[in-house]
Amino acid sequence: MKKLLITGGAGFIGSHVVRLFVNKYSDYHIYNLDALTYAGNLETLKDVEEAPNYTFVKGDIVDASFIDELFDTHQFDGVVHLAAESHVDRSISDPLAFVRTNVIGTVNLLNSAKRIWADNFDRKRFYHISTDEVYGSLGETGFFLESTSYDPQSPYSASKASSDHFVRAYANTYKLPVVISNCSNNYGPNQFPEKLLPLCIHNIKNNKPLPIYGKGDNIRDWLYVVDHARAIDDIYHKGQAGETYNIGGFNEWKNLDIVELLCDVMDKKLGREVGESRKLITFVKDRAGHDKRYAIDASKIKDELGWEPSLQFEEGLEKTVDWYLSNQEWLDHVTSGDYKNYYKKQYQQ
Ligand code: NAD
Ligand code: TDX
Repeated sequence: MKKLLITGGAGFIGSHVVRLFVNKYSDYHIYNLDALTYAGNLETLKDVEEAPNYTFVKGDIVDASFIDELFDTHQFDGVVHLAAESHVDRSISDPLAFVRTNVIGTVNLLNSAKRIWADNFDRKRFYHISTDEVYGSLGETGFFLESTSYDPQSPYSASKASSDHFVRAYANTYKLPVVISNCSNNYGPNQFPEKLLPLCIHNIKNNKPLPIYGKGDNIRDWLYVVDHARAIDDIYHKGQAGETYNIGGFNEWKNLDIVELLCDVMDKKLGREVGESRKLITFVKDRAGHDKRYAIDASKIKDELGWEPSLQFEEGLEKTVDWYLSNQEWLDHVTSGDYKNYYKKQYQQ
């Protein structure tokens, strides 16, 4: 049986990746390593926790000796690395936390993989999950390609860019069999309500203001999280060692437009008058160094691996809203305690 380490599996994207791999590959044993920070939540994985090919391990990737021991004990054949500090606003107030987990944590994993695999890289794979934000900010036209130069603009994207560089350096220097993907904004079930869409879903439900940074004219490309998990499966199994794949939704939206659409979907679901929730939209101080536009050219993964998004955006958004409305308990748990302090500090209310 192959042993696969997935890091950050209790987080938003990681939980969908763990579920897909546990259910689809009965010949793999999946080890989900997660520190259970504010963003990690095992409630999300209740449906797989009893599976015979699944084990959860609580631990911190920053702790090098713990990571070394874990690799010694389990002799993993592959790594899918998602654990990270992932929120841009938090990186603005505490950049070092992002250096620790995203840079040092990634290098610890690379070192342990290199050590236990020694020079025997046959059928081994280290897959690092990254973001389109490493490429910087676009103007009104153009797309990020795999060959686009890195130009990170926030402490978050600088830490992710740094980790990507380390992964490529280990491939070049030690011949570690790595693969990297850079994906655009994900949305869907289980996303922590600090990110734009779940924060707005939560606030619309509670009749609270919807904070739009600046004029709301920044643009993001949005992909349903399950489609990202499918892409990760394709890249892990069919991607070429040493290659990078950009993943995107072919789906660009201005922030204000996407929040207005969300308001309309929520009005329908909550039985409110059309236009009611839009009244909650409130323009607030812009994010420092706010990237203007991200847009991915995902033709490489489409042409070479045959992947493309399975859902239309409107369908994905409805599924997402339905999930949040029917998982109030999940939302209550993650918004109790420290979330209140974070929210107060971030939005001064
Ligand atoms: P998330 O914040 O929801 O989850 C991160 C997970 O990592 C959490 O479960 C957390 O407990 C865990 N973690 C954090 N620090 C850790 C540490 N030191 N040791 C072990 N575990 C730790 O993040 P996400 O949105 O699911 O993102 C997952 C990955 O995908 C990240 O690498 C992120 O950069 C990347 N990514 C995210 C998006 C997006 O839109 N969310 C887009 C592209 C790429
Ligand atoms: O309250 C808000 N108001 C607002 O206008 C928040 C939280 C966000 N925004 C804006 C900022 C962005 O332009 O909405 C856009 C989306 O913001 P986030 O949800 O914070 O995502 P973003 O900063 O684009 O980064 C996300 O996509 C790339 C993820 O958080 C990253 O982990 C991923 O790498």
